[in-house]
Amino acid sequence: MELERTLSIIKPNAVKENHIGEIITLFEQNDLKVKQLRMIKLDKHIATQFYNEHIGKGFFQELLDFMLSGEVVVLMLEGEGAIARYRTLMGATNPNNADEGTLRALFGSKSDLTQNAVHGSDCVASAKRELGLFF
Ligand code: FUP
Repeated sequence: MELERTLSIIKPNAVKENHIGEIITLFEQNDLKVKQLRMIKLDKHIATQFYNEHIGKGFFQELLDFMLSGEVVVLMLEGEGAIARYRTLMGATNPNNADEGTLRALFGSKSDLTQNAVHGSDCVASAKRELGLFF
């Protein structure tokens, strides 16, 4: 496996519900090393750039409003095969479909798919682009 870096965001619902520590513990227990970390409030410009692939979709405004609704933690994670391994640790986009024990099953909202607790880059190119927005 290649040594990779990926971007994680701990989203506003998980920050508000005090799960930052538990989530970072799970990163570390799964050999995803925290290389950089910042707690920030996104603005509309950066959130739109970040989610540019979803501009125009029905859920875009709700997604933007949610991501601007509170502080987030952005992290650079590193490890062998980190991109795919972190996606597996996150679980499915909809917390209701996420496997037991995954971050989205543990910390995502069961009543609101937008509030799924964490983001993770989906491929090498996205990881590069997304890391470049924050680090
Ligand atoms: P993921 O790669 O799993 O984060 O999922 P997507 O890139 O497809 O979606 C990005 C974010 O948009 C998700 F984390 C949640 C949100 N979303 C919705 O709110 N409604 C939808 O129908 C699909 C995605």
